[in-house]
Order: sequence, then C-alpha cells, then structure tokens
Amino acid sequence: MTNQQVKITDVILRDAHQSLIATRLRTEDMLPGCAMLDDIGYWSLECWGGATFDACLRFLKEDPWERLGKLKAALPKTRLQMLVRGQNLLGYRHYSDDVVRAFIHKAAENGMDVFRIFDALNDVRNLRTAIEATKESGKHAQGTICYTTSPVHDVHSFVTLGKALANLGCDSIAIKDMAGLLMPYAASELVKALKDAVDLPLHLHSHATSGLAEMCQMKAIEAGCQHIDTALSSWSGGTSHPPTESLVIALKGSPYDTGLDLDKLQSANHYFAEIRKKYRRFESEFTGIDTQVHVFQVPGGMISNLANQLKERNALDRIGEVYKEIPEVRKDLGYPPLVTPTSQIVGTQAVLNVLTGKRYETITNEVKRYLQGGYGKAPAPVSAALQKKAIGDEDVMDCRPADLLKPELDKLRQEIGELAHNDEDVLSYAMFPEVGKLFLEQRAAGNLVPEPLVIESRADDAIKKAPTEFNVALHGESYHVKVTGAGPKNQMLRHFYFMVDGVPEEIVVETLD
Ligand code: 3PY
Ligand code: ZN
Repeated sequence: MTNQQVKITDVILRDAHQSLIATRLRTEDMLPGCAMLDDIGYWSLECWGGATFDACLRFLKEDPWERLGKLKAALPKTRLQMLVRGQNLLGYRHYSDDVVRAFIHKAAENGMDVFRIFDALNDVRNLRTAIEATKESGKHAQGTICYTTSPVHDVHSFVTLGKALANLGCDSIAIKDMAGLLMPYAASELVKALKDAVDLPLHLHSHATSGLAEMCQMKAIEAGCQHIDTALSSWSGGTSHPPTESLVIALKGSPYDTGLDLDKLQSANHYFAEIRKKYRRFESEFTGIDTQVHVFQVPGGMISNLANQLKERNALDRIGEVYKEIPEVRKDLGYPPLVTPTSQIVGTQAVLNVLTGKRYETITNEVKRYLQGGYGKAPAPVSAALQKKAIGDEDVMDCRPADLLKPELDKLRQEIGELAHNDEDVLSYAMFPEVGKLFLEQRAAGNLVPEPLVIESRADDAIKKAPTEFNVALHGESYHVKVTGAGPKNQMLRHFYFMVDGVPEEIVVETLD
C-alpha cells in the first residue's frame, strides 16, 4: 500500500439505481449481494439518502429505516454512506433545526457512518446544522461542493466554499459533479487548488453523463484526489457513474493502485447485472451519454424528468426549446447549480415558459419562494424584474431560511400520533407528510403493497389468446418460457416480459401499424 492509494466509494446501492431506474432497487435484491460487497474493501458504500427514502415509502412500500438496519447487519465491515440535502434532509423543503438534528442522530444510531451533506445553492448556512449533528453523533461529516459552471463559479469560489466547509468541522470534502459538467483539466486545477487551501481528504463524485467522467477521475487522481466514487460496471455509465472495475484495472500497478481484488468485484458485479434485468420496466431511454450537457447544461437526471413533464402535456417535440430555456431561467435565478431541488424548480419553470409561449406568464410557487430567499442565497444576483413580477414588494429574507422555522418535532409527533411506533416513523412523516402518513396508515392496516415490477396486462389480447406458459426448442435446446407481462399498448416500442428458465427476460417489439 502506498500513501497515494486511491480508495473507492461504490454507489451501487444508492446513486446508481437512482440515476438509472428511478431509485427502484428493492432491499430484497440488495441483501443477497451484500456479503460480496462487504468483502471487497471499499472505503464506503453509498446506500441511503438522496431519493431512496421517498422511493421506499412511495413506491416500494418499504420502511427506509428498516432498510438501513438490514444493510447495516449485512455490511458489518464497510462504512455506510448517505447523501443528505442539507437543511432539506431527504425532502424538498427546509426543516427546522430540531428535525434536522433528530434525523441525523437517528440515522447515526441506525448505522450510518458517513454523511455527505450538500446544499443546492452551496449556501453553507444550510449545511451547518446537519454538519454539527453529524459531529455530535461522532460520525464522519463530508461537506460538499456542488460543482457547476457559470460566470460566478470558478476555482476561487469553490476554494472559498471548501475553506468554509473545513471551518464548519467537516472531516472531508466531496466535489459533486451531479451533471457531468466537470472537464478533465478543470478537475485537475480544482483538486490542486483545494488541496493547497484545505487540509482535508477530497472525494470526487462524477456522473458519466457527458462522457468525460473517467478522464476527470484520472486527472483528479493525478492531482492528489484519493477518494473516487464509482458504480459496479453493470450499473455504470451514462447518467450513472464510471465503472468500478475499470478504474481498479486502470490504476493497477501504479502508485494509486486501489488494491481491490478484481475477482471479487466481478462476482459482485455478476450478481447485480442479473438483478438489473428485473427492473427493465423502470429503465428510461434518457440514461445514456448525452453531450448536450455541455451545450445546455441540463443534467442527465433532469432530462428524463423533463421528458415526462412534456409527454404528459403531449409536447415532447418541444424538448429542444426547453433545453434552450433552462440556462435562461437559471441565469434569471442567479445561476443556481442544478441539483435537487433547484433542478426541479428551474426545469418546471422552463417547461411553463415554453408551453405558455410567454416567459413567466405563470410563475411556480417554488420560483416565488426561491426569489423570496426561501432556499438561501443565490450564487449571483437574481433578475430584479423577475423578482418584482413574482413577489412584488414583499420582503426578501436574507437570513438562513431555517432561522424562521420554529421547532416542529413535537408538533409532528402529536400529529401522527399512534401511527408512529417510534421517532423514526415520526421522521418519515416529517420528510413526506402525505406519502409518509399513507405509508404508516397502510402499515397499520397490514396493506403495504409495492408497485409491481412488471405491468401486468392480462386482459391484453396478445396474452389472452396465447398460452402464457410453454416450452420452446431452439437450436437443440429446450427452454421453459413464462410470459409475465406486457408494457402499455399504443406505443411505438412495446415491452414484453418473460421468465426463461426462471431468469427474467424482456423483448421490445416495434409496432409498425
Ligand atoms: C439527490 O439529491 O438525490 C441527488 O442525488 C443529488 O445529486
Ligand atoms: Zn450523484
């Protein structure tokens, strides 16, 4: 082992499936792979936080706290890591400090080791409570720089932020390139500047959306970044992350050698490659490499979301106009990095601006709140004309938004009453009042039914008329085939799902009529 050894955080259990299959990976499919993951020797496994909490309650009907407990038990040798949206925790609004503290303390108590904490505006005031609570719990607080490009974002501004994170007591700093905007030489310059300014380990989190992430990783490593996020190869690439195995191979025999065993990685990858097939229903066509990121700065994760919003309004053909509008809205809002929740705030407004044909004819409540300072301080001044139009002469808050929030945990506890068995349940309700409450009600009624993995449409003619289970002989081999479902009709590409000798398979049929 050299002192330049690179350490890996694998994001297979969180960001990889968040980026590829809308966060649908179920705990039951994670657990059988955990012993293999635990044996690899990762620095950490990112496995909780981000959108997983919401997806567990809303779609999978799993208790996210139970998931954490099970993962802790199944991964006893590896640090568990989560993504925290600063004062927004795992939701979309700012919570009061007592909720933030309680949430972080409970996550720590339930086994979380490393808290990667970011704020969408890089406003450190929104990170302070979560960082303090992490330190109170004796855990690793990782402060985050949300990387973006704009006239006001440069190496100097990121170094200033890095220093502020160090002053808040962070144990390490993550450069979070959620949109794949980082370029190799910029990565090298940024890492060098941060290393010169701050005496903390640096972690690089890159999405492979623009095709540059592997190059950025290499240049960052050469510049002294020793912690890299990757995803096992079967869940890597495009809007996900660069592949773990490839980086391990690339660094082999060099001073940066990770020391990780390729055979172990291959075995774990094999398991997760098979599992991915079950989730084909959630694969989107917008998860590949998309170099438009560098033209319109629209992160990959946002593209599928926009496409859905436009599809619902029968306006998918206008996506090009929306791409052009997004940087304009972002400029009007003072160049926020595009990440949860600013990506939704900017994206939804841009869609409205295009579809109504008149910019800001309709202004969303979130944009109004943003212009009131309700999410924190924008990186650059916002458009004064837009601010006036959106909020008139209302005061703009210049304090930390959570300073205006009274403690709310007791109130939440009372509101949810006996549906909550413990404070973890209260916190699930706090994060998502409607979805969390519905989950707790369904649990009380013994009625937690996850959304199906395949869209069953047995009434469908194609399936109704034909047998759904049969043997076929092909090239001298016999296969047992069971038709398990079909995707929606009336689409150009229609998905059919099968089990072939017990293995999930899918065919996509192109409709010609
Ligand atoms: C999240 O907030 O869920 C993210 O993954 C941001 O990149
Ligand atoms: Zn990410």
